[in-house]
Amino acid sequence: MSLDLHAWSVDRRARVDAALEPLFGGVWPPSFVEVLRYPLFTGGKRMRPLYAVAAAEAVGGTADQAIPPGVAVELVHTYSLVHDDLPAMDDDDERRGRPTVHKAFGEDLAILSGDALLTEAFAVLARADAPAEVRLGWVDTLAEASGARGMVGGQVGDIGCGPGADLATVEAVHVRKTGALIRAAVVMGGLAARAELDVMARLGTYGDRIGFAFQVADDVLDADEDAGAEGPPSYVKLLGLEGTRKLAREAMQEALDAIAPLPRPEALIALARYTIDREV
Ligand code: GRG
Repeated sequence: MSLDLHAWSVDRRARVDAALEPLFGGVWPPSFVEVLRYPLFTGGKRMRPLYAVAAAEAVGGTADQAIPPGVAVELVHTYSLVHDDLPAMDDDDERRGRPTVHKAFGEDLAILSGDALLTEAFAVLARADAPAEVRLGWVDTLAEASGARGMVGGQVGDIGCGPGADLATVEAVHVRKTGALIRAAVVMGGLAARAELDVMARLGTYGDRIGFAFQVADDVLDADEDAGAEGPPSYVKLLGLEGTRKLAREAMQEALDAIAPLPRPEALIALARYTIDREV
């Protein structure tokens, strides 16, 4: 049975937004709340929470079980974008058609808001209405994916990646920089629904392959802005546009094969297709 991804996403995104909304009550000084909310409510697609919810539903759980990890992973994703846009990193003036956080509020508050968003993610997990062993599994998974062995390590590798980097190096960077957090979202969704170990392995493979496909598809979307031989390495540069599209399709197929036997895989299937066909 296929799924109306638009209707499904609107509903699940609304639940994620409702859980994000009350965060940061009691923040001091009160004016800092605006800085924290600015990057969280500016039109992000909420892909990572959707992957988490879809994973929980795929194994017979509920969307609500996966909201805390979905919110946590979105907080980590948002912090990473705020810090990635800083002058010391990508030095971007705009994101999602609006000034970046450091352009709107200054570099100092951009750094500090990223720090606070990251920290809040783990508070959300610790305080969630879920068994202690589930919360511990979420914290472990998210910490591993976000830190030096995951996204931060990938970003460090990216900084050291010259224009002539080979395919293996580019993949090693992207699996960590982009893929690790997406894989963690899927795995945390499975943990939320208390999936069995063999099912968790299937979700891990799906998350791994879709995390990779996400970045490959991103390179296709960015192909027009490719800065040529002097710019950063990309799959399009290494494999050409058609070769890059093929790589994304192959990774998606591996993801779909892994989750085919699950009881309710419809949302994961639809999200996998969207991941490589999306236009934003
Ligand atoms: C600063 C520690 C640190 C890490 C930054 C994720 C990242 C590492 C940098 C972002 C740079 C980038 C554009 C990576 C490509 C893939 C990616 C993460 C795209 C943005 O994710 P979307 O499309 O964003 O889910 P929205 O805007 O929908 O939330």
